Amino acid sequence: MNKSALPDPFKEARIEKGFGQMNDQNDPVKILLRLKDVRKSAKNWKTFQSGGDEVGRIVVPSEVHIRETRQIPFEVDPPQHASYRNIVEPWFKRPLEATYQEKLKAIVATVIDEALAKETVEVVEDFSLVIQSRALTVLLNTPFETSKTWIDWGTHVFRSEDTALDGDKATILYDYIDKEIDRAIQNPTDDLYSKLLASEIEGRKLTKEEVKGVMILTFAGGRDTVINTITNAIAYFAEHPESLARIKNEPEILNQAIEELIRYFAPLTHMGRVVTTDTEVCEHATKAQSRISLCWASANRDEKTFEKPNEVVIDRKINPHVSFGFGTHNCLGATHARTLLKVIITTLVSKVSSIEILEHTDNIEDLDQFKRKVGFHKLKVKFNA
Ligand code: EMZ
Repeated sequence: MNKSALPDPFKEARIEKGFGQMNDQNDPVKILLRLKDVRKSAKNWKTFQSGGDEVGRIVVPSEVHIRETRQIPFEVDPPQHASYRNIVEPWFKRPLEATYQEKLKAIVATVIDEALAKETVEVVEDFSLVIQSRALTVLLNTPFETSKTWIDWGTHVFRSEDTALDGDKATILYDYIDKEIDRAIQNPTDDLYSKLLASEIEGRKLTKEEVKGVMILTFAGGRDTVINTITNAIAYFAEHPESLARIKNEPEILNQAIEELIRYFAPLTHMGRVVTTDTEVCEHATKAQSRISLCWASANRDEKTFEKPNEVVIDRKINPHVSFGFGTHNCLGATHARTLLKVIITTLVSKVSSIEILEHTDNIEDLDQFKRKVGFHKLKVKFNA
């Protein structure tokens, strides 16, 4: 099998039953696997809730023991969700601006030039994490130097290589954000912290706790996901130089290529919801207060919708993937992520002729019944000009 391949572990269960089960810290999760069910349930926020009292419970693995701050707008349901989302939406659309894209291009070009100059590059730590962190300074509009601290944290904030949850690491992030909020109160700038502190909801200013909730989401939601996407893209292009060549010759397929890679990678495997009332899921009785998850990774391979679901069809025309979620809670960082991937691919096309994979260690997510490769712990390559 190709090293860059991300196999689909959900196929059998998706076809046969439509759902799977996992035991997460004695708080089981019913995992919805079909695109149709995933979309339908994502829209039904009254029955399948993101908010609720237990902060962190919709994340799998559950973060109830490592987090008290509600992530905003991610853990807020309609109608209040919209009030928060409206505050942050324009900020998170800035990646469409030319000046924003110029900054990303400079960041990516530097990292790729450095990679070309080296004999070998460990992509996860020395390439993807660096690009992700430096690009985050553009999203937050903080000084470039702030990325040094984030790079020093390593690739994981809530996770380490051996545990899916790491409370000590999470504390580093929360303390950091607390300090930055205090700094922004003392010394407002043009950054996201200051922007949020100045924002109003329902006629009052956002509280520090609310600002913290948005900031945790911004840091955590776009970290592993973006790092895995960049690393998977490098592995993919290493094994598929023909795709890089095609994008070079037919730049008009670039957006299709980006959507297809994001479909195939599905950087976030699934996201949970709490069931508010006794109901049925895939004709299976499901109790109020239990948890379900919407499995984006499985839905993206649903053979009922996607032809050749396990292949990267680089110019796929119809691509209703759900990698960025669906319905109310679609990914706030999607514009940033898409723009960053676009800049990375165009820079690779112009500067890199081939990439060789030298060593790799897969990163396999354990969902009990399913083991899913989400990317790599380590990926050593050689970039050739
Ligand atoms: C949460 C989540 C958001 C969670 C859209 O995903 O990403 C996870 O990586 C974090 O652990 O807290 O932010």
